[in-house]
Amino acid sequence: MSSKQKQSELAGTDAPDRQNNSKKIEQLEVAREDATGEALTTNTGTRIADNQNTLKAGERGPSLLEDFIMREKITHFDHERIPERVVHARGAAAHGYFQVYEPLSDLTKADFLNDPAKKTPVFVRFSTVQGPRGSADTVRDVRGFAVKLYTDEGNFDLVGNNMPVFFIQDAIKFPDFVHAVKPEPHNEIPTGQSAHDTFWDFVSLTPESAHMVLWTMSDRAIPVQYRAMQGFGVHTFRMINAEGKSVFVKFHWRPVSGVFSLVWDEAQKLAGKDPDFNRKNLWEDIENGDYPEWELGLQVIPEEDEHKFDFDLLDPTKLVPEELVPVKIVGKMTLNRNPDNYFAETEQAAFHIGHIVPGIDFSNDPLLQGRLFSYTDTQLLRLGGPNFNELPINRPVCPFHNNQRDALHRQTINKGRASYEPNSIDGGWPKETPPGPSGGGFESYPEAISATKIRKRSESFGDHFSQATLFWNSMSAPEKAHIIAAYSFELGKVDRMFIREREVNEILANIDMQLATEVAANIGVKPPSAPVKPDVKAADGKSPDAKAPDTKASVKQSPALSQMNLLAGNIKSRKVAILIAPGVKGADVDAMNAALKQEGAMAKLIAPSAAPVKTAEGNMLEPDGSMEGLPSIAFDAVFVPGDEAMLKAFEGNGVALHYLLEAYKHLKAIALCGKAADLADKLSLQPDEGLLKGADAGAVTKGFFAAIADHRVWAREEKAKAIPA
Ligand code: HDD
Repeated sequence: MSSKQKQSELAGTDAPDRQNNSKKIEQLEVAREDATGEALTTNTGTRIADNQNTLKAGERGPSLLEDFIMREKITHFDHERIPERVVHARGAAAHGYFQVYEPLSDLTKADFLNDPAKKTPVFVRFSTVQGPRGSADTVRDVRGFAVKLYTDEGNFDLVGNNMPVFFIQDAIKFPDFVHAVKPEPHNEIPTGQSAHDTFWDFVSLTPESAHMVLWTMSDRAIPVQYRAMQGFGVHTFRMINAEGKSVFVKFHWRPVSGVFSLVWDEAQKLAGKDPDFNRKNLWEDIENGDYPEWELGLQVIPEEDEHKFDFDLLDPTKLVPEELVPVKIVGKMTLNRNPDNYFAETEQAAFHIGHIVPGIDFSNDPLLQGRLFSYTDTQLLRLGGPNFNELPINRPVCPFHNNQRDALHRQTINKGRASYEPNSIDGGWPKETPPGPSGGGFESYPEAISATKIRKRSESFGDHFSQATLFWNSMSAPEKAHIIAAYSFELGKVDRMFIREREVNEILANIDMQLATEVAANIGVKPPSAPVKPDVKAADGKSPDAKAPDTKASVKQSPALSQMNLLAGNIKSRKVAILIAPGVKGADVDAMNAALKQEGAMAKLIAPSAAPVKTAEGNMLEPDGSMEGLPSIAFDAVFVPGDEAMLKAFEGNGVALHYLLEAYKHLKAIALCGKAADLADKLSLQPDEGLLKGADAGAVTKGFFAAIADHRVWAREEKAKAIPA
């Protein structure tokens, strides 16, 4: 039996719809190793007869150095760990493919963006930034969104985040920023959090971070699932078409599932009860055939418009409002296969902003330019030498040949006698490919530059607050309330009062006075009467202006920035808990299960314990989990079927009562059937459009699904505060 056959039988991962005829999957097949039915051997192939006992001098005697089997095994184990990523250490990834909708020949000659029939393999890794490899998924943080496209013209890595801007304008500040946000140096506290003095010290002294910090205090920093986040290339890039014409572009990934987030209490609880929440959902959805999808969007800016905005296109702390440049949707990415091995694929994946292909080029954004250095450098350390692109997950699917040779862990056996160029011994091979309209060698865009060598930031990078104000003004009332709560939580954990004061007076008051005043009141700082000019030199060498909010940005409000406007309008891929207990009305369970399935949502049966449950009709139901093991925070909504038996199941059961109370507190859709509807009164849950009651499943389905599609019952938020956390 071939290893491929064995593999598919074992894991079922080679189902036809997961294969997607991907060149990358076929390429990885060569490296896959399957031990099913095989003998246990040493690394050099000697079969092992006893894997339980060390070779010893006598049964009770000392171990012998001669034992090459024990030595090899333990030595390998001792060397298993490699350095984790210095940032974005915690992550999860999946394979899939990208397909462009229409040829983009007017914009770019990149081959993968010109052939709608072509499925370009991708490997996508999502991550948090601050925490180590073993930290929790649901912490408040930026999420990395790194896409490796294995195109026929080489790998193109779009190494972005789930937020469209960044904390700093110049890469030389990156080590300072990361040192400030990482755990403090004396005690390595806190893990996976920015709620500490060094972070707020740095950002309150760095006004250019104001916009991005506002994003990280928003609900964007606590996504429910990776598939519910947008992705952004952040920097302005260039595209070049076959005629050599260049345009500026911003890359966007739009989740087909819509954008939605956790509530803060939920995020904190999940960090303890299910630290793998995001990676598990990604894994399970793919295993269940419910493939996450994103559409690729482009904001295209003609070269001649470079200077037409009230911000600098090269400044990574600025976004291009969609009201000024709409997002053109150009293709779709589907993730349809989980890795076979976390270390070999996810951990060894080496992303690099500098991996580009003909038809795409960099801009002069100073953050992007610095990244071009950093990513190779970090892989050298992390993956142990310059051959990291030979690792199976990193190899391009197109041929690659050059005269680079040797070094640690070289895999290829380069034939030929000449490893230099020009050469006549090997006929001059491998040879350069002249640039061409298609299939040509890479050519940098011939941008004309006349400049003086200087260490100075452009004055056009000097406005740090207008877009932060734009973001704030674009939020709905609940989103604003969450931002105020997030700043209050974080700054409330800052010990030094002068840091709290500086953040309120010199940063928040320059964004919005309501924000500053409300946060000040929550953290014991005297509310400011007016914005204070930051008492620090900004990177352009001047002190940034204190400004009355709303004075500068040409766009005052951008609906596209509010998550409330980014829902998908359906319940596809949402997770619903169906509570069951002995005597439950099986007809309700079946009806709701079927209705959810039809809409592409996923239901799990949750019982007081993991033991099977007998329905009123006498059938046995196998629960997917217990109320303790799969709490309501793991779901988007809760359904309680009829009837009296369910009421009984809640009597005297604190875990069950808490299940509903917590779902209510977290503003989730709850549907109660038949007699189980009495639970609402018992728990003093006040009626609203997300709390449905009806005779049976059929009676509540419509309202229940509408509430799930809305994701949260925001109107309940004030009332829900009274529910103990
Ligand atoms: Fe970075 C990893 C995204 C600025 C240096 N970065 C890393 C990853 C993502 C980003 C998604 C994880 C890749 C993976 O999954 O393996 N980084 C960004 C974005 C930035 C950004 C969107 C700003 C727009 N990064 C940035 C700067 C520097 C770095 C300015 C250095 C000057 N980033 C790194 C790194 C990492 C990294 C240290 C750690 C692991 C790795 O590269 O492979 O080199």
